[in-house]
This record gives sequence, C-alpha cells and structure tokens, in this order.
Amino acid sequence: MKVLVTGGAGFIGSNFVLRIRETRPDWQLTVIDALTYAGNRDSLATVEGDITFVEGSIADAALVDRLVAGTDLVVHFAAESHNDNSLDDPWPFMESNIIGTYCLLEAVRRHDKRIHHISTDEVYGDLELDDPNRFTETTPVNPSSPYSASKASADLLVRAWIRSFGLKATLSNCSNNYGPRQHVEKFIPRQITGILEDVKPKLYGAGANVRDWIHVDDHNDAVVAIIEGGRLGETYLIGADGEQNNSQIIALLLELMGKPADWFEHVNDRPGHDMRYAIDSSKLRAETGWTPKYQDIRAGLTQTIEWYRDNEAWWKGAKAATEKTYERLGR
Ligand code: NAD
Ligand code: TDX
Repeated sequence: MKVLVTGGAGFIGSNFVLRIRETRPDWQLTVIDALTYAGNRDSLATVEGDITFVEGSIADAALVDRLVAGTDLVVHFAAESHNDNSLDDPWPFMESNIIGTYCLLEAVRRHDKRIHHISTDEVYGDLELDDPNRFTETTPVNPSSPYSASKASADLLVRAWIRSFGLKATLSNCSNNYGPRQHVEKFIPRQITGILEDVKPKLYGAGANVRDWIHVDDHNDAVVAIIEGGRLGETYLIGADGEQNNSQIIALLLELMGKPADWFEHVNDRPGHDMRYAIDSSKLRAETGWTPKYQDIRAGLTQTIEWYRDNEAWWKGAKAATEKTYERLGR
C-alpha cells in the first residue's frame, strides 16, 4: 500500500512514520511537510532512506494533487497545533487546517483514493470538572479557540465530503498526546526540558484544568486499527482513560526528576482556557479491539523524560525561541 503522510515531520506524524516502518514494513511511505517551526526533519533521520520526503504545503493544490494521484491512502496529520499560537495569530491555522484539508479532500475525491483525517477532542469544547459525561462521537462540536475552531471546521468539511460525494474517509478525534519528539512549546516537554535546564515548571492559572493523556504510540496504533478495521464514513474517538489535572502532572514530573514538590511557579492563565477534556473510546475499542499499551502515565512519562534527556540536540535550538515567545505572552 502506498501511503501519503501529511505533517510527518511533526510530533505525532513522525512517531507514526517510525512506528509504521517497524510494524507495517510493506507500506510505502511518502511524507509531505511544510517544515514550519514545528516540523523537524531530524525526527525522521533513522528512516530517511526508507521513505520519500517532500517539503511543501498541503495548501498547495497542484502539489497535493500530484502526490495524491500516486497514493492509495492519505493519513492526514498536518496542522498548526498550538492553542497559544492561535490566540496570538490565527491566520496560519485557517490556511493549514482549513484550506489545507480542503485541498486534500478535493484531490482524494478527484483521484478516488482514501483519507484518514486526524483530529482532536478539543472540537467538542470543554466539560465541567464534575460532569459525569465524557465526549462521545455524537457530542456536538463547540470549539473555544481559533485552533479548535479550525480543526472543527476541517472535521465538518470531511463529513460533508463523505455525505455529498461518498468520499472514502474515516475520522478520529484524540485526546492530549505525550511522548518523544513533541515540540517544547507543549505542556509536558516544556516542563521536562525546563527542569533539565534547572528552570521551574510553569503552571497556567490554578492548575486545576484536566487533560486526558495518551501516549503517542497508543494514538498511532489506534489510527492503524481504524485504517485496517474501522468502517468508512465513521468517526472514532481515541482516548486512554488518562485524566489528570495540570498540577498532578507537574507533581509527577518533579518526583520523577528528583525535584521538591513545591519547585514550580504559577504564570498567567491562557485566555478562554478549556477546563476539562475527557474521552469515551468505547466505540473504537468495541469495533477494532484496540486497547492502550501504556496503562500507566508514570511509565510513559519515565520513557519520555529519558528521551528528552538523551536528545538535547533535538530540542535545544527550539527551546530558547519558544521561551522568548512565552516571555512576551507573560506565560
Ligand atoms: P505538530 O505541530 O507537532 O506537527 C505538525 C506538523 O505539520 C509539522 O511538522 C508542520 O511542519 C506540519 N505542517 C503544518 N502546516 C503545514 C502545511 N500547511 N503543509 C504541510 N505541513 C504542515 O502537531 P502534532 O501535535 O503532531 O499534531 C498532529 C495532528 O494531530 C494535528 O492535526 C493535531 O490537530 C492532531 N492532534 C494533536 C494532539 C496533541 O496532543 N498533540 C491531540 C489530538 C490531535
Ligand atoms: O507551560 C504551560 N503550562 C500549563 O499549565 C503550558 C504550555 C500549558 N499549560 C496547560 C494548558 C493546558 O491546560 O497545560 C495543558 C496542556 O497544554 P498544551 O500542551 O498547550 O495542550 P492543549 O492546549 O490541551 O492542546 C493539546 O491537546 C489537544 C495539543 O496542543 C493540541 O494540538 C491537541 O489538539
């Protein structure tokens, strides 16, 4: 099978490529990635000889058309992905997440191919801390930030192309990922690399906000399970029952990295900060048999800390630039 992976130099996309090389060696992989600040070709260094890498944007309709024509399946990860950036400058989110997805859908339709669209639980808005319900596939979209609104828009385009044109597509909405090769702007790697540089973790607001953490390999295994065992036209929620509030994550990182429990600081909160995300992934589990391999976030975080400790050259350059931006935002 020939597979076009969009955003394959990013966090989840690069882990997908590495995992597929191990688990599905017969899949022929082409990566398209614009190499924005978030893309890092070093993430693919160990498999460069086994894949085709194309530097370019998914919003380039002619390029996308040519690449999709030569593929069987598109796995679509490419996006602007950071909420804080979307609050600072929304435009790149509109271009990559909405126009880029539109270009892919049209190419997939023209050439009668298949696409799996990767999305996020953030399209559903947020839950109260004491809400007994979790997000399901029938929860109405209700996004809060320019980022999540752009992802919800992309999801709606995919669903409309399925209904109107019979597009061969599946969608998945996953909760917060952690693991190796995540950009240092994101919560967990920001704190791990900070601690490695002897800088205190930065907690937004009171730290009560809850995220439903999943290891990136478990997310990518679920994507493969949907590609191989999911039903066309369907949406699947991916989650590993990993709810933790931000204070709990910082406490765990401090413990695992040998720092005192009170060695962190509160910084300005994010405007419109979503309180809680929580995923009910029973549809995915019932239909595909997928279950997460990382049942315990402690084991996953230990592996992740080790990776950042061993790969300083991968993150050091991005770290200073990222912290400069956060300084400007007061976070
Ligand atoms: P990331 O920011 O680490 O990587 C995104 C990649 O896409 C980068 O390599 C970037 O260069 C590339 N890209 C951006 N715009 C592009 C364009 N116009 N054309 C081609 N390439 C472009 O993001 P990530 O965390 O790996 O997220 C991947 C996908 O998973 C996104 O669609 C995101 O919405 C979704 N998702 C992420 C999480 C999470 O916790 N990180 C959770 C659920 C869903
Ligand atoms: O320094 C920080 N301190 C802090 O308390 C940072 C960077 C974040 N936070 C908080 C904000 C959130 O409550 O940690 C939580 C996680 O923040 P992010 O890593 O920015 O993730 P989030 O906004 O939850 O979105 C993530 O999950 C869903 C991904 O970035 C998205 O791409 C994905 O769609």
